[in-house]
Amino acid sequence: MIKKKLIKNARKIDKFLINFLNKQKNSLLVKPMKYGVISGGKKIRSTIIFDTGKIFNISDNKLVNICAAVECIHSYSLIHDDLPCMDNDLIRRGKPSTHIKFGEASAVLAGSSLLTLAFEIITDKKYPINYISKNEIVRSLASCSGHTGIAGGQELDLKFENKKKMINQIINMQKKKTGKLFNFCLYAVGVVANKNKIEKNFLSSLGEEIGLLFQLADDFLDNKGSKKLVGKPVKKDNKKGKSTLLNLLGEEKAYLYANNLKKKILRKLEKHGKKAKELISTIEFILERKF
Ligand code: GRG
Repeated sequence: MIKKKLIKNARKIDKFLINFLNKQKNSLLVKPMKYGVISGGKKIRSTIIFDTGKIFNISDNKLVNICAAVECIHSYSLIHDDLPCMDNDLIRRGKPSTHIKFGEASAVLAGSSLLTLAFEIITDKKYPINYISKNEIVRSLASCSGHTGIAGGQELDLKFENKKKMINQIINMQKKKTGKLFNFCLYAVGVVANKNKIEKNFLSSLGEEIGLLFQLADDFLDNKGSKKLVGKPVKKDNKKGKSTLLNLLGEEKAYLYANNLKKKILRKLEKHGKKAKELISTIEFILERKF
């Protein structure tokens, strides 16, 4: 069931991105950009956006621009993350990383162009939401991506390598590196649904917790997953001396932490009753996933 949903959503977002790029002037960077963002990846962030939309009866056509923008930022971060100056990974999504295929300079430029494309997608005239909401979404996406979000988290991740860090420092780093984009996913749906400040703050922190759960599952996959299913080499975190909860707490305590976090997230969704059914099934998948 969940696999079908992921594939359907991924196709929808890929189609949107192909159309959007095809309507723009062509450039040498379109090929590495498409290579980095289209036909690859689970597009789980998009699925979470659509699932959250179901809670508030928001139709997919009001959310598809947000999904596409998020996938651009996410793919941008992966392209840059794989570079030799960062994690130096040669394989991503079962194929050569963008810099291996197109060279480092083109990968840097394609990644940066995906970042700016995200903002073009949100501010597109044809996107059928009002300008005030677009402004709020742009502001949130910028702060979740920059030094207070993904980029800041990545800096901490690199600085923490081969250092003994405390649990709260690791959680703070992972909430920024991975959690902030999930935070944005739920917050942005709250904006489209015209929710008040309290509800939007609730959605932000719930999103960040879902992101942390997703990162914990990513760390478990690095430790125990199959290279073929994950689409990239595994067992890298130990070799690189990465600070993760798994390395700090050990397997048993880290799984317990993740299960308690999942329960906490599901409890928070109880107030939405059956409307949260899809989001709940995606959260269950996050911890059970093999890819
Ligand atoms: C993008 C603002 C910005 C800066 C670049 C390099 C970097 C700074 C940030 C890297 C952040 C990073 C790589 C976080 C890891 C998040 C993560 C668990 C990625 C894997 O996500 P999946 O499993 O990937 O959703 P797929 O391939 O399915 O899309």
